Amino acid sequence: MENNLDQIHQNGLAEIEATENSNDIQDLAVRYLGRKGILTQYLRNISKLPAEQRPAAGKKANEIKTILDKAFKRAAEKFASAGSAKDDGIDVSLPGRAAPAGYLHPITQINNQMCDIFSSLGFDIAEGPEVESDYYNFEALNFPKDHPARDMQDTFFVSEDVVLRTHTSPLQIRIMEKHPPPVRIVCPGKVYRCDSDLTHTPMFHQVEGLLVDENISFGDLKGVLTTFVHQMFDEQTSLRFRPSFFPFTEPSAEVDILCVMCRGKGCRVCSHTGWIEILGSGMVHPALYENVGYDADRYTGFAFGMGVERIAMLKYGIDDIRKFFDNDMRFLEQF
Ligand code: 2NL
Repeated sequence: MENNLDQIHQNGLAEIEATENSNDIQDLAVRYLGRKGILTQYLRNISKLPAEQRPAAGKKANEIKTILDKAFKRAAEKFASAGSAKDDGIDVSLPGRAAPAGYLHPITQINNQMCDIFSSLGFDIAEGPEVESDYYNFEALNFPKDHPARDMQDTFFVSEDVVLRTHTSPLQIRIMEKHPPPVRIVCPGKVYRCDSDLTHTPMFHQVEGLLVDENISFGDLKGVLTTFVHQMFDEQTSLRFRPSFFPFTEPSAEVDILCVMCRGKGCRVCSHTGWIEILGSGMVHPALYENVGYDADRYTGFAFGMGVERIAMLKYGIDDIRKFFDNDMRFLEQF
């Protein structure tokens, strides 16, 4: 049994010396010092020796256990710090896995495209507060006191005189108050309305534009918006200006494009009219000039507003606005 112990000692050290990686070391440590390990079993069998031999054998076996234990730890440390190519089956010479790169949300992409088109036409981009006073959101924009948009049903009220803006027009009022004409601005941003269905979410994105100067006519409005539609959709896109009404413009017009689905034949998407409404516009109402201190006899201008989600849905043929806000990567990755 004495010889046997020396052999365990020598073999153990030799085998440790021969290991090539930390997996080998772990396996070997179990083989010697694990629950059924060679040295563990030896220690267990000491009870079977004659009583006078037991103390010396136990002492020696425990010494060898300490020696092997230290040798295992040293070898494991050596492999960990060496980071050897053979270590743990990891080939450190392989190229790393690329981290997935982020990209812009489809609504941000469409918003940026819209702003780029108006920038190229000479408009500046302006951003402002999403929480607004009743004055800037309604009063200064010529909304009558009993207009339905001023109702709790349609607008999120923060308090009696403070609302979440329902359009980005209040910012345009603020800019006109501060700057005399000429004004050429586009205001992108989040707006809020109490509405939720296939084509409406309580928060959506709007891009509004305003141009005020001397001698601005409805012809300028048609030219700018026609150029926008042709750049946003396709040079060949047919569009029409249809009379409409907004409190802040007079006259007002909505712009329709020939239905992108049926090319004017009539389908479910265009409610069988062949046309799809994409934006609202008009000549700025003279009452607004009074409110911001502009000379209404000297200046004229036009304004327009459109929903970013609506343009994105038409461009990509998406039927449910809520898909933009579900954050399902399988949907978002397609853009
Ligand atoms: C729509 C209609 C529109 C405007 C927005 C505007 C702003 C000022 C003065 C006059 Cl400060 N007008 N904005 C004008 C016409 C239509 O938006 O359907 N938006 C989604």
